[in-house]
Amino acid sequence: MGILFAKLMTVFGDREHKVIIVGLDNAGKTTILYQFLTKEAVHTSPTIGSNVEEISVRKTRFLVWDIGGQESLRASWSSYYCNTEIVILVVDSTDRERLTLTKEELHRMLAHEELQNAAVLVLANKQDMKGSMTAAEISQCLTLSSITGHSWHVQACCALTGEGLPASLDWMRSRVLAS
Ligand SMILES: Nc1nc2c(ncn2[C@@H]2O[C@H](COP(=O)(O)OP(=O)(O)OP(=O)(O)O)[C@@H](O)[C@H]2O)c(=O)[nH]1
Ligand SMILES: [Mg+2]
Repeated sequence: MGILFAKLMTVFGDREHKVIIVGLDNAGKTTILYQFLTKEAVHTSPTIGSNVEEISVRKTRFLVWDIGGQESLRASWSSYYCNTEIVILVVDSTDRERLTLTKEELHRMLAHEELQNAAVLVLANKQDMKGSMTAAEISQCLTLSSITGHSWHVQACCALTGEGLPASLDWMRSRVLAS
């Protein structure tokens, strides 16, 4: 009965779906959150703690938490995991040096019991920058194909222009409606 009710609430757009945005500092998480919300690039400073906003996509409502990515803050990411349906991992596609670190953070996160049912959206951000890695390169470096227990998707984007973000929201919507 509870599941049926939850499904009906989803269909009628009344239930909020929890999303967390994680990734290393400077990846573009906060810029993405406000591009989702306002369709504009905002000026940001490094996030201490988190920002949270509600974003609606054709009657599907997401509660989106953008969490600071500085090293000292990463240990606190797990305090946001409970009830998360979608994890957005933002990657600075020019930051080749720290991609291995991102990979470690991703696989550590996915092993966490509170994220066992979460889907993963990897955003290959900063595609406007010369020499940025492609989504396929990032997918390979993060070994996304080895992820079997989670639904995942990789999307190239540019948070400054918003390119790639509507497609990301469409994927998120289709994920929560399918589950
Ligand atoms: N060229 C370019 N710059 C971007 C893009 N997205 C974000 N930036 C810039 O990258 C810098 C960091 O962006 P933030 O959104 O603050 O990064 P963050 O991931 O929230 O960083 P923390 O809060 O420290 O974890 C800012 O100067 C943004 O303007 C992009 O797609 N292209
Ligand atoms: Mg931030």
